[in-house]
Amino acid sequence: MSGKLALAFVLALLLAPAARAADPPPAAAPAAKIEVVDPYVRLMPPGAPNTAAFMELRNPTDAEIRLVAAENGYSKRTELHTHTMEGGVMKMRQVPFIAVPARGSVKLAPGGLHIMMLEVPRPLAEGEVVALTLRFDDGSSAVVKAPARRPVAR
Ligand SMILES: [Cu+2]
Repeated sequence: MSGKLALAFVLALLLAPAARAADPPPAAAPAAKIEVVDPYVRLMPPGAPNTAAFMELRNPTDAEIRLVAAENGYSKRTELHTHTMEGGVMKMRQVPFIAVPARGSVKLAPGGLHIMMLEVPRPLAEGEVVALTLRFDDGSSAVVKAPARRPVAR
């Protein structure tokens, strides 16, 4: 290794942690095969402690792929959730993964599956963009930009 190269290497090592502090973790994993359609974060009134992200996940491959984690630089904690009926009451429940069937798709939507964003520090402004890192069980990941907006029925 030449002196210049060695210096560049050391600099890269020194700079890497600083870059990581402000931004969501970079996608070091291979690009996801899952296609993410229309991601958004639910706009919440001031004082609301939590919100959620919604989107459609499409799987063009011949094998099921599972969403196993989601991270973002906005909420303190992020979980994968679904809604279930318990004694006539709709309740949210954490799930270990969200499966996207082979050659199929799954919709994360209000009243169903969602990415729960817990302990938000402040309300988002309408149109403000949250970067979400989605991690899949095939080792791939995707960074999607989800603007804050009111959910619309579709
Ligand atoms: Cu939830």
